[in-house]
Amino acid sequence: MKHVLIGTIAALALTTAAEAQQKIVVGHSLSPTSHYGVGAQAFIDTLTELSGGAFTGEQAPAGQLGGERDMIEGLQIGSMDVVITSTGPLGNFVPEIFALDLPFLFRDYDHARKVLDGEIGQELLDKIGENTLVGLAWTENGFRHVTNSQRPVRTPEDLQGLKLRTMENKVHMAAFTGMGAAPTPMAFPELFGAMQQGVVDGQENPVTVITAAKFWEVQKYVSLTGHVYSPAVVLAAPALYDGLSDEQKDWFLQAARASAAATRAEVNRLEEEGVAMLIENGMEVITEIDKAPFAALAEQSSYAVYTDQYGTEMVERIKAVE
Ligand code: EAX
Repeated sequence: MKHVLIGTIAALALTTAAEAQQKIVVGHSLSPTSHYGVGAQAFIDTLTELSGGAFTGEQAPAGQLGGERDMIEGLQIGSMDVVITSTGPLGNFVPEIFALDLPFLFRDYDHARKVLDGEIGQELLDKIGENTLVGLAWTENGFRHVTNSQRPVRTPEDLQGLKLRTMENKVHMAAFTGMGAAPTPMAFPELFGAMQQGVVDGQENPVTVITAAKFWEVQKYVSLTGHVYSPAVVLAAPALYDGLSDEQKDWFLQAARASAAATRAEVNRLEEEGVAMLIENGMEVITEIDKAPFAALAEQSSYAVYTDQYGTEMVERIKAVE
């Protein structure tokens, strides 16, 4: 009798495993059609295909499940599955990541992508993995630019006294304090309302985000300062990932890489077409900017936030990548 029962339970367990479909929720802070949305869909489609439908997925876009800091915490406690996030709040969990947030560090997209796809990128993904998170792949947000509702910003003097929302990132805050603005850290889901109500005058984000979030409805001026490269990363919850077989883990990795490739292609497209969209929607775009005075002030005020703790080696290694 007893062994019959055990046999039945085992058979039931097997059937459930074979039939089980696990739905993976991919959280991010932008619209489903944004560069993150395109990346989230590529993740879901690739995972579904590789797993023959054992895994399916859906997006939780537009900060539905919280801001980026909340979603990272959700991964740590296992209430989120997969998150695509900028590195904005990530240094609060993995301080070594602040190296990537230093202003005027990356020369251009090729430089940034080469660093993140190489040895340094892998080292930093491994560091993420030491902090109750799983770093699957580097993806991208883009070079950030300043927008505001008050005046064209051409020089650091024009930033004086501007109430500027930054991410919850102490390197970025130090950089903007150095450049003369009054930085106000805030989670992304609160930003549109804060600009609408005049709680802040401006913010800084890549063209990808400015277009996805239709900031032209509440901002007039865009200055193409490109003051910092904004990496993004595909993260998973250890509670989910650590329980996967090696084969399943590989599907997740491949899905994350497909996600990054799709997002970068969308970033490329928006870098070409996005400025025209801003102008069409009534923004004044300031393209001719002498970056040197911004860089001098930003570097002076923010590099020590990272290098006091970790030294200059990582900064030098990143700069040396050709
Ligand atoms: O990751 O918070 C920000 O400004 C980010 O750039 C945005 O959430 C996309």
